[in-house]
Amino acid sequence: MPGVLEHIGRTRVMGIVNVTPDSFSDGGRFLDAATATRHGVALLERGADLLDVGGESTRPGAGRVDPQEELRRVRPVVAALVAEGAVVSVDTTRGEVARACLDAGASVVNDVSAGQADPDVLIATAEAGAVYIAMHGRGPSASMQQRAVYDDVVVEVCQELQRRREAARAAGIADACLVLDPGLGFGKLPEHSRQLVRALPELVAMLDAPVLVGASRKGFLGALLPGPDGAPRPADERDAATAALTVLAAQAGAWAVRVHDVRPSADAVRVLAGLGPAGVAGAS
Ligand code: PMM
Repeated sequence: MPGVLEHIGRTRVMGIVNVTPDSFSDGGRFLDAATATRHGVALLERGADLLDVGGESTRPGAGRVDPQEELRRVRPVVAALVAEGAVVSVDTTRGEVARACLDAGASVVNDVSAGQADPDVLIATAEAGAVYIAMHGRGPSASMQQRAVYDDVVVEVCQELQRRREAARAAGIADACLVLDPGLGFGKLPEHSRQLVRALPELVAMLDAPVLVGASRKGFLGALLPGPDGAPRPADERDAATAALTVLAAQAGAWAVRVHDVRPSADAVRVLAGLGPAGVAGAS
């Protein structure tokens, strides 16, 4: 089993390094390689266990980035953070980008399309023996919200992730290298994300794999915190709510949470682990 999936007695914290002009909560803040690398190092100092470097925004309605541009954004940041000793994940749906970043020292591929955008990403990950995160979604970001229709979102997300697990296996990814993610906010209305959060303990048990939870600053949290005018809380003011979700994910036994603001979640998972069994051990 790869080291990043070994049991450490608590949920891990994955810090987000978005090298994009247009991500929904931090787009444009870390666009050049040096700034993005400094940001990643700061996240490590605040307690991140691993860093997720992405060069293409996945916010609802986002268009695609040219693969060469995506590579230009992420490869130097991955290489620099690996040189700093970080465990690095690359957030990409493309085989070409995954391969180049795995060559540069990344050890995890985080694919929000779970192999559906470019099946070569599965081959690239399998060839490297790297960890693969298959996230549940429903098609490209540009149109995913039109497919947010479910009879039972928990059952359907599990079934659809099971099919993606089979595709990963068929491409040669070992079960011991596979992480599954319910994809909060991806092809889901706020009510669907809330239902998935409520069912996290059952979801972790049903998926029978390490589970990543990405709730950080997402719209369903903003909708739960309306201002006096009824408008959702803005994305950059959702970090306390995100830390609350980290507690729920850790108590449900999630392998890791993916967050922008690392310190509160890093503290939360350590406090829960320090409390002992009542706080729940975390990693599967
Ligand atoms: N969310 C975003 C991007 N990548 N990857 C995984 N595995 N799970 C997620 O929930 C997820 C993701 C969107 O957030 P961002 O644009 O702020 O990074």
